[in-house]
Formats: sequence, C-alpha cells, structure tokens
Amino acid sequence: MSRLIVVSNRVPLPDEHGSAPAGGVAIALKAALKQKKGFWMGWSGKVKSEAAPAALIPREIDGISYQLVDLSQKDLDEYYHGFANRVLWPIFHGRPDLAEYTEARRSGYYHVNQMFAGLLKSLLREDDVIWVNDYHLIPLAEELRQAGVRNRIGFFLHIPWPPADILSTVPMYATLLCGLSAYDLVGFHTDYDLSNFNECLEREQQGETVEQRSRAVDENKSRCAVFPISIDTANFESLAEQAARGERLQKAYPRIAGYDIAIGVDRLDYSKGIEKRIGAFGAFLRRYCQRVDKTLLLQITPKSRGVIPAYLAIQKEIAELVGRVNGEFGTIDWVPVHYIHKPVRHSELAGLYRKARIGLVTPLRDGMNLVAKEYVAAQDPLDPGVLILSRFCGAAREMKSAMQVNPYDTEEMARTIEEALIMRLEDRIERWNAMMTTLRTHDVHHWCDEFLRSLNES
Ligand code: GDG
Repeated sequence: MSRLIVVSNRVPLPDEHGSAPAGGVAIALKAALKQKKGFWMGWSGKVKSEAAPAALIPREIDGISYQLVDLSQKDLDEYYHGFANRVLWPIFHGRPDLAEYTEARRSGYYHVNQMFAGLLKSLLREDDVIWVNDYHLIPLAEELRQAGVRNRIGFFLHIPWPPADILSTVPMYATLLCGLSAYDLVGFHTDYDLSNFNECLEREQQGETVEQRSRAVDENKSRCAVFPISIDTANFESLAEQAARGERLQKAYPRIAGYDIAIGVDRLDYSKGIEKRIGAFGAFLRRYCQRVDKTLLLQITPKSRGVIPAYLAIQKEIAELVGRVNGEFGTIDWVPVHYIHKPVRHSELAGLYRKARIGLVTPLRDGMNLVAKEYVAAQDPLDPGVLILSRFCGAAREMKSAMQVNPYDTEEMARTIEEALIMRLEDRIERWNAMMTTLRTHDVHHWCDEFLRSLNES
C-alpha cells in the first residue's frame, strides 16, 4: 500500500498540556495517516536563527509520524505573515483593498515552498501519495516537479477561489495559476470556486499555457473537482449530548441561563462579518424591544494573526461596537452581547451550541465554514435551534434549509433573528432533519476518502 504524505503550513501537534487540537479536519487526516502509514509535514510553530540550516525534525505522537520544519523570522514575516496572510488571504476573500503586496513577500513565499520541496524530496518513496493543503503551499508541486518528483500530488484549497477580476489583482497571479497545473488533482469546496478557477484560466487565456507547462513539467494534466469539507458529525453529536447532560454546563453559566441565546463562533477575522453581526443584533433589539432583557448574543472570538494591521483594526472595531450595543441596551443586571476574546474548549463549545436557540454564522466570504455544520450537529433532535447562515460561505450551497441571509443587509438580519425565535417546532425539526441527513452521510471522513480516491484515480 502506498504511504500518504500530508503537507500543510502548520502541523496539528498537541499543545503544552498534551491535548491535541480537536478540529475534525485534523482527526480525519490523522485517521488516514494511521491507516496508510505516512507522515505529516509542516512548520513546527518554532522560529530558528537565520544561520541555522533548514532541517526536518521527526516526531512520533500517538502513532502518527510528523516531520517538522522550523522557520526563520524572515521566512515567517515574508511567507506566512507576508504573502500568504497579507496578500493571498485578503484577495481570495474578495478584499484586494487590504492586500499589502511586496516583492520581498512574494519571493519569501516561493523560497519557503522551494525549501519545503527540497526537504520533502529527501524522504519520498516512489509510490508515496502526497496531499498538499491550502494557499500557503500553492507552488509546492511545481517545486517538487522541478526537483524531479513524479509521485501523485493532490492539492486542496480550504479558502474560496476568487473571480478572475479579483484574482488578477495579485501581482504575477499567472505564475500561481500555472503552479497549480503541476498537481494531479486540485480540490475546491464548491462548484462556485471551481467555476471561478476555470474562468481565471479561460479569461487570462492560460488554459493552453497551463497545459503546455504542465506537460513540460510532468507530461500530465491536472484534474479539478469539488470536495465539500465537513465535520466529524457523529463525534460532535455525542460531544454536544454529553455536554448538555452534564451539570457543569447548566451550573457554570448562571448569567446566561434562562435567556434566548444567539451564538457566533469565529476566529477574529475581517472575513467573518463579526462587526456586521453585532450591528444587526443591535438593530434587532432596537426593532423588537420586547426582546430586550430576554435575548443575548454570545460571541466567541479567539485572537488570530495579531501582528497584521488589518486584524488589529477589526479587533478594535469589534470591541468598540460591543461597548456601544451594550451601552445602549444593557441594564444593571443584563448584558446583551457577551464577547469572549479567547478560545473555549471544544467540548464546552459543543454544549454552548446546543443551548443556543440560534446559530449566527454570517461571514462576508468563507470557503466552507465548519461552525455552521458544528452548530447543526450539536442540536437536540427534539428541540433544535435555528441556523442563520450567510449566502456567501461554502456551507450555504449545501445547507439549503438554513435561514439564509445577506450579511450586508442589517435589517434583513434583524428580521431573521426574530423569525428564528418565533419559528414553530415542526419547522425547526424539518429544517434540522434536512441538514442532518447530509451531515451524517457527508462527514469529514467521507471528504477525506473521496479526495484520496479521486487522487489515486487521477
Ligand atoms: C478555514 C476556512 C473552512 C473557533 N473558535 C474556537 C474553536 N473554533 C473552531 C470551530 C471550527 C474552526 O475553529 C473554525 O473553522 P471554520 O471553517 O469556521 O473557519 P477557518 O478557521 O477560517 O477555516 C474555512 C476551513 O478552513 C476548513 O476547510 O471551512 O472556510 O476559512 O471547527 O469550532 N474551537 C475551540 N475553541 C474556540 O474558541 N475549541
């Protein structure tokens, strides 16, 4: 059996307390790695001195092999905080106005990809299958091919692929496009991403060039397909059930007991629409004043990418907005917006989802959005809450029974919160059942199996 080699920017190592990150994607990839006996390669999270040579650090944890790479501060600034998160992330999320391109960032990005390729090549066996994840590593296959690697290589993009006009704001974007042709398989979350990608090839008349380059590199032609990512549904269902049964959740939060809760859970990011959501919640309280003192928004937003100015700006904006809404509507013993700016444990999160009458998942742009799926999986089948979902995330294309909204339309969002609160039990159950049927059959293991099956056939 061929080994599986997973490559991503970060590697999901256990934290200092020994607990592994609980995300479903890591669970599924680790399960596949255990079965196929490969390894997971990526940045260790540590910074090395500029002078230290690039090296692989092997580690074995819970039956999984890892190959870790330390990066220098320069690499981190140019590749990770630079081209990946200050150029590709904003542009792929439709915000070219936030992109901060520099030539140094672009060449740092290619330098790290080249370094990853050199290190990886030294460990490869002839029949290893390589699965590269996300926008940090788009050029990796091209670098591997140039180094003579002939293995099957697949790529999955976890963020949206933008329309051609937007993509072409990335200086030298055609090189990125060509780089993808070195993969045997390129996977996207949705058919919309795939059609944007095809449009980019056609509009820029790269189709032929890409094919020629691809043939020159590998005598191969890459295939593109849609693989909507999901969660470990069964696991999440039972986590939520246990949390709701436990006394801890009931007793630990007397301040939110007895209220109708709308929950939002997002890494701090301008793509998640957190400020528009809080604004809409304020509009809801203004319009439906009978809900004042009865409803609250629980917004859990762990910090992320704190070194980037756009993230510091959105952090400030959200904090001010929370203060404004709480100042306008709060009373001595009631606070309408509970804003938690730090991570909450996964098991606790599952219980909070279940307690919430409404899941407010309203990103301005999102590849998929796993919170939407987690919220639904966590519900009590006999009394499920309602998912309010932005039209602009990948999940909206599958979860048609959610109440879909335009996150830019404050009044529509306010109205939809009220409609969700008064929705009849039969309607809630019907919507929930429709979404759960898909979530149960199309979970993250299905996503992983389908991608690997397709890669093996390509
Ligand atoms: C990228 C794409 C795509 C959040 N806060 C806490 C916490 N979380 C967990 C959630 C969920 C995950 O983080 C967030 O996943 P999303 O999918 O919502 O968003 P991104 O992080 O932006 O992920 C996205 C995804 O890749 C997969 O392809 O869906 O579109 O942007 O699992 O539960 N977990 C814990 N505490 C928190 O406070 N434990």
